[in-house]
Amino acid sequence: MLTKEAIHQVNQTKENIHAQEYHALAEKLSAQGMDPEQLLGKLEKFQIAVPSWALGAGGTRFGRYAFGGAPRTLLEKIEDVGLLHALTKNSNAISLHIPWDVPKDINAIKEAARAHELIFDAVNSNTFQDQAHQEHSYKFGSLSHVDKAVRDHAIAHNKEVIQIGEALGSKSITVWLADGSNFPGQTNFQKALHYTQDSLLEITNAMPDDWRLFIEYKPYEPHFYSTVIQDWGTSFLLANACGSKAFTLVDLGHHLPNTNIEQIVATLLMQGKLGGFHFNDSKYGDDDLTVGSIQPYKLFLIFNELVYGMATNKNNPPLAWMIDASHNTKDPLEDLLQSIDAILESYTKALLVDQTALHHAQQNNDVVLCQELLQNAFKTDVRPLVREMRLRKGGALDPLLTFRETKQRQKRIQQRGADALSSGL
Ligand SMILES: [Mn+2]
Repeated sequence: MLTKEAIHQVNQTKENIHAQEYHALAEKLSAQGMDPEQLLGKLEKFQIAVPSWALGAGGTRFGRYAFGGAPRTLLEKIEDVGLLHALTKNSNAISLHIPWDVPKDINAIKEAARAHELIFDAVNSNTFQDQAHQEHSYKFGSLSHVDKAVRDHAIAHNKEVIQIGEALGSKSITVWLADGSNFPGQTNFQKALHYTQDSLLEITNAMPDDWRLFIEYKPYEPHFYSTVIQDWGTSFLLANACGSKAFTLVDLGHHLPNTNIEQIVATLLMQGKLGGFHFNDSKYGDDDLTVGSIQPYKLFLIFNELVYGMATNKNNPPLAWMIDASHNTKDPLEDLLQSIDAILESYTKALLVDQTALHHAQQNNDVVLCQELLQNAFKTDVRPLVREMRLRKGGALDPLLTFRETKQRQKRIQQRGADALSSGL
């Protein structure tokens, strides 16, 4: 475990310059009528879940390249998320994928999570691949399958995932369906949607009262002619059909190019049906690249709607935030540190938008001023604010630098081996 002392030692090399930068920013924000202390309080509360599958070598359908010191077990995955949280203070949750990461000894897993100050976020079911010796194949669908026996099998799996989640203290399940078709005529759209709705309703009814069901959507992949839950409207329709415990989940990569995701977010929040968020970035499709690496302004605009929507729509429950990225080239832990930073910075910038001034500019149809207000916030370097929060919480002023200076990857290679293979995926 990375000690507080080790973090402190690296922090010391940066503390003077940080103090100057934070002081300057805090003064500037105060002069604009903002309260830096209040902003720090909001940043501290912002916690992002890390999925168990993001810690191993990511990849594409063309294969994966191993890297040294990958976590071999669920316990080692918890260790890695614990490290991210110790550095950033913004990732206090792990999201498990079943059956890639089935906890064998629930108490040991819970104890390890507690030791790292982690909780269990949404559990994720998997009906997009067949497990060994599986009696009913998902090749032609799961919750939407034409054969009731296959649908029942997929429903039973989701119920089992809920039970595992309950034992861990999770409060939600995320369902992403790969169901769809590759060729026109292959599927009856209406029947497939009808079956999916019935299946999801049965899963929702099996959840404890304080649980939430998150329904993901995606326009294509792995099927290329149609997917059963292709867009937010279909997810919203299903969430409504499943009642008050069901919500839509927005994954940034699950849209056709140039979709106005911020508008989708606004609409779902207004309806009280936005349940959670999967962060990643993309250039073309579901690229699953590091958050904020390609289109940081788009991420900011989404956060602007999130901040406004969360403050305005008290009917919408608190959102579940998760990073859902995976690729071939970076050290996954360094990649996650970059993603966590990008999320925090976008959120902070959105908090800086002067909502009162924006409201007046909109009422006056002052298009120029509206743009200025958004871009003034976007162009502010808010990193000193994020660093100050971390410093006060005992985290790292510069998580990535601390990760490298304290040789976290080298230590993992020593302990786990240069050719360690990640469990799961
Ligand atoms: Mn996702």
